[in-house]
Amino acid sequence: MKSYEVNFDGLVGPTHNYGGLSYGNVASQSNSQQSSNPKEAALQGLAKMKALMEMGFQQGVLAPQERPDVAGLRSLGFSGTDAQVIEQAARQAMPLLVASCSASSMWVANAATVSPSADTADGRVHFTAANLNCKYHRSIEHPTTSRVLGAMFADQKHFAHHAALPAVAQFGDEGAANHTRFCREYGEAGVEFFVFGRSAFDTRYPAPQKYPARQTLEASQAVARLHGLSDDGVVYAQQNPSVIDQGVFHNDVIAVGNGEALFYHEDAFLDTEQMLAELSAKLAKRGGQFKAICVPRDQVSVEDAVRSYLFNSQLLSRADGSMLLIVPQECQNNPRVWQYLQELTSSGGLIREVKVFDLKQSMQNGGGPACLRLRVALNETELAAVNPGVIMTPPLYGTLTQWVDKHYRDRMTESDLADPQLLLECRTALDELTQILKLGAVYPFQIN
Ligand code: SUG
Repeated sequence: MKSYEVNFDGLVGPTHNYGGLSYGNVASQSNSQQSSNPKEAALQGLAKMKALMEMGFQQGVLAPQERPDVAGLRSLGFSGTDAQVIEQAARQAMPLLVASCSASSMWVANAATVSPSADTADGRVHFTAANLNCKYHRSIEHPTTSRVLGAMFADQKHFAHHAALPAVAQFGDEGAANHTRFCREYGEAGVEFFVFGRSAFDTRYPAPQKYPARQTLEASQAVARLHGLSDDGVVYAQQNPSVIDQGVFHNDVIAVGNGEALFYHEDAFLDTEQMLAELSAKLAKRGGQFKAICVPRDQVSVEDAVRSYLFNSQLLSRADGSMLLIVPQECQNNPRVWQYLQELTSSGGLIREVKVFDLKQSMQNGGGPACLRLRVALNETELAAVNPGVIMTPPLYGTLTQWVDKHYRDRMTESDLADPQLLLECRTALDELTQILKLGAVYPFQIN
């Protein structure tokens, strides 16, 4: 049976802004308070989806969330009408309003961890929504994420959904941003690679000194158990704590894998040799041949990797077995990274082509091409069971660009977030979107 990697991209929501909310994420911190352009952000994301669809890849779309999160503000003690809740929050606790308005759900690599059916004990595709426990603005995503994923992958014969892990730092889980899967074919059993930043309970693992390590070993292990993965098909590795302290807040900022290949920076991991040997041995048992592509620090420094987001790229398989790298424009703007990419693609190795995308609106908050997509490997039968409303087609692309043009503002600053009209605009837009994507009622304003 045929199988595919389907990329579901997060549609940027209408409140996209630069709130400076993510300590440890260099771009989020350095662009704090700049004015944003939500319309441009959404169109940049849609252009990437369209391009991948036109290249022949399976492409889907994941809906944004209801923001401002009025229900969340109510749970923090603000009261009255919805407009009064927003007005009180703006007056008394602006940082809470900003956090409640973040469009961070666009970075769907953090929405969930997904294990394809070939890897799981019950032969279904398993999803665990990420608790994103490290930051308030992200911790409020998982209830709606679960409803949206449930509406997209509704058929229980093929899809199993798990609620987010307990919402404490010991089980900090950031979803697929720290999870990669190696396999020969997408439909064959593979090796799932979980990268963690620290251990919550075992003091033998070092931790970063400056910035938080968001993903714990214990969270990764819990997800592997929930998904029914076998020990033969799982490898755990620790991120190098010193790169976290240089702004690598997720593993997908310093490594990306696809098929049998891992493309990574020399300084990405601890105990790299042992990790590579384990990946290689376990993939060999599954009939695959592991290929490690290491980027040396003397060619690309960690700082250049963080600034350019070289590794936050999408590594895609082409029909001839070679691979294509989808990178953000910031890679082209960095002479050392661009030089490296020229050498890489002309060396006759596995990665033969680079395609550049302008995702500046998202990049300025630390979200590159890979952050904007959630990968779901599906066989033909499973793909046919996905809600067809969320699969990208030329007509859907047309409808969504018109929808963005109609509902989105082209400028947003902190003071705009206090405008009660924004909430009405967002709800009107999202109500229409649930009809376009055939999701049913998934947002708090539609349910309560
Ligand atoms: O969680 N930025 C996101 C970026 C997530 C990128 N995802 C992956 N690497 N997979 C984060 O730090 C910034 C929001 C702001 O500051 O307004 C933010 O949430």
